[in-house]
Amino acid sequence: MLIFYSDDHRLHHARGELLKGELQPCFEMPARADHVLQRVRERALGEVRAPLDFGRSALLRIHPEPYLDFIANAWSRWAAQGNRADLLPSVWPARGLRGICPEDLLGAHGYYSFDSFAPITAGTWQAVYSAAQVALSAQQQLAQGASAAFALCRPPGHHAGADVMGGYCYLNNAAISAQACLDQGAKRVAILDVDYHHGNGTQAIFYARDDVLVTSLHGDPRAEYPYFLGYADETGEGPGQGYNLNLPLPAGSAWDAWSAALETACQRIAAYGAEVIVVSLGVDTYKDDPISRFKLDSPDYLRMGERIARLGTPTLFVMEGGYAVAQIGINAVNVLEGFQGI
Ligand code: OKP
Ligand code: ZN
Repeated sequence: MLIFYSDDHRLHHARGELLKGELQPCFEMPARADHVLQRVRERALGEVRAPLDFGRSALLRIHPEPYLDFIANAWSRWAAQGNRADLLPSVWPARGLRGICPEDLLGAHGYYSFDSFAPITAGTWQAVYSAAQVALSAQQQLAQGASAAFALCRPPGHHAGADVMGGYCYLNNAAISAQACLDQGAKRVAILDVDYHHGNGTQAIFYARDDVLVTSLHGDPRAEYPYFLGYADETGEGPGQGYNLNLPLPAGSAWDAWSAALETACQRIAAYGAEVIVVSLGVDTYKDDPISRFKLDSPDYLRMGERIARLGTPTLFVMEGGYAVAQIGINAVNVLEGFQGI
């Protein structure tokens, strides 16, 4: 299959993330994409191409213009105030406060965020813009008849809502490409989110719609980030009622429990009659992932790809999380090789 990748991901490398009261090195680092790319080449998975530039219009189908402008312009405004360190919010419009976007940059960043895990650096906009173009370029292959393509996106996207960043995510690459499929004529798209964390942004974007079925396997939000969405009783609303499927699993879940949930998601996707599947491919379900608590092992990712392939539906793989840096290449490419039948 074709692989799309841009070096621009390197432009986003934040100084640290706030964890347990301290600024620690970021788990979401450029080396992640390097390892995946290296494994893609080692295994000769397919040709690696640079993305085309489709401009902002496909991004605007998901994200409002003021949100894009904020990300695009925040760093130059921040630097003009004499700052050198990352822009990182500490105040959010929670219960009892007003949802007003203030003039102040830190305030505006809080307005456009739901946590402290989406810092803005000098290169953040270029990196996230290019990651979205990587996803759109892979999506174009499916529109032209390919049965699969891999968007090696970094930063990831599934926590980003229409106008809210968080969890290392700024633009929702999977949602942008799902919408592009619809805009090019598909009637039913399914998203299968296999990242360890619930894709709250993707769920929120499509929650009231029946043209995108969102299914997700993830750590139970009672105990796991992002805490405030991803429960089993979230099944959609209005016309989207019945078109959101959450399959939360307890910490310690290994392939037996995880694959049973995958079976449930796959059967739902088959019943829906999806014309295209967008897989939010996070491999932080791995047993040695430093921030996650599932117990999948590397060969399990081959089985994951095989099961997805049995749906017999054109599939776009979009890279999301995975923080056991040395193993994410093996695990992500195992899914793709399993899908292809090795
Ligand atoms: C992004 B993706 C960990 C704190 C949570 C944010 C996690 C973002 C995950 N103790 N940090 O892989 O879904
Ligand atoms: Zn994750």
